[in-house]
Amino acid sequence: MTPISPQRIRVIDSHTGGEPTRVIVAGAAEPHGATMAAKRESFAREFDWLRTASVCEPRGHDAVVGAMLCEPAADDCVAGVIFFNNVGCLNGCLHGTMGVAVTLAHLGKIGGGIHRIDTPTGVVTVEVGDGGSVTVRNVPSYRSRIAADVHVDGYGWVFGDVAWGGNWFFLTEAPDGLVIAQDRIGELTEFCWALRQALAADGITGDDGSEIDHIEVFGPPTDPGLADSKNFVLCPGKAYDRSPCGTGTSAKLACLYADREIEVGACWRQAGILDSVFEGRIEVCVENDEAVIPVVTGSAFITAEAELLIDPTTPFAFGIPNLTK
Ligand code: PYC
Repeated sequence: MTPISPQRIRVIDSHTGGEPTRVIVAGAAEPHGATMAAKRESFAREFDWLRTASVCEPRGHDAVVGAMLCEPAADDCVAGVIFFNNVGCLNGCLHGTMGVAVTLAHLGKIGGGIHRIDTPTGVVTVEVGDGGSVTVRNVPSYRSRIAADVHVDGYGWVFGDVAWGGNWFFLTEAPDGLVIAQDRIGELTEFCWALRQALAADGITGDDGSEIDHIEVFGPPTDPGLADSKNFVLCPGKAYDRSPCGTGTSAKLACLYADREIEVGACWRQAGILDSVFEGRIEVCVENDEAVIPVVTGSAFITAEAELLIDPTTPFAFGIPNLTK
């Protein structure tokens, strides 16, 4: 269903702790469906050209997360949003939700106070504060498997937890000698990619056989005065998260709570690979103490307002699809 006439797509770009978000604010048709999950299916089926045209090269790059604003399915929401990246649609995305929040504020669509945003994983709330700060109340997050072991070629046995924080994560400590640092990104990427493939080969999944498509590796913070931990997160299309990853921080909070290493209300400062920090808290426990509601605060900044020009008669008009599997 690629269009045959030229398209003008209005976008607003931002970054959250260094991780880019491109919000589609006008020019695209509404995805169909009565629920946000159905709208995401419709987007994946009918608008894949828009995904590749907007986030893949030559207009974007592998790290860009796209956010399609649409009508919400749930009541009282200011917007619905479908997140996507270089290889497909995401379940949830909190750095992206922070980007959407500052974008809505930039457009004058939201002011102070708490606002509800509908997503395929459920309703989240956002509150925009001063200096780019955004607080997101996430969907229920939980650990589904403790201390899973998997043999990873070239690395040996790796132990970690499987948790849901709006995406499926495998959370583990960095292997001996592999420091979470910017000059080790190549090695960290190789490790996470090998780990992800080993999980798939061993049939280690999230609930209902869902693929674990985010790998989160932890190490000590650069400055213990500023953060409690530092992570490296590899996203589904082999790009690493420049931010501390909000759904990953939520998964970490769920694991910390499952181990009774954090109390409700206490602050967890999660640094990412660039040392930008998300502050996470558990607001409340739900589902008989089996899940928690994480609240994550970060900062997002508008970087561009633009119109993407898509002329179907030109080379790579709909982007260069990333075929990483
Ligand atoms: O912040 O949740 C997040 C996220 C997911 C993928 C990239 N960022």
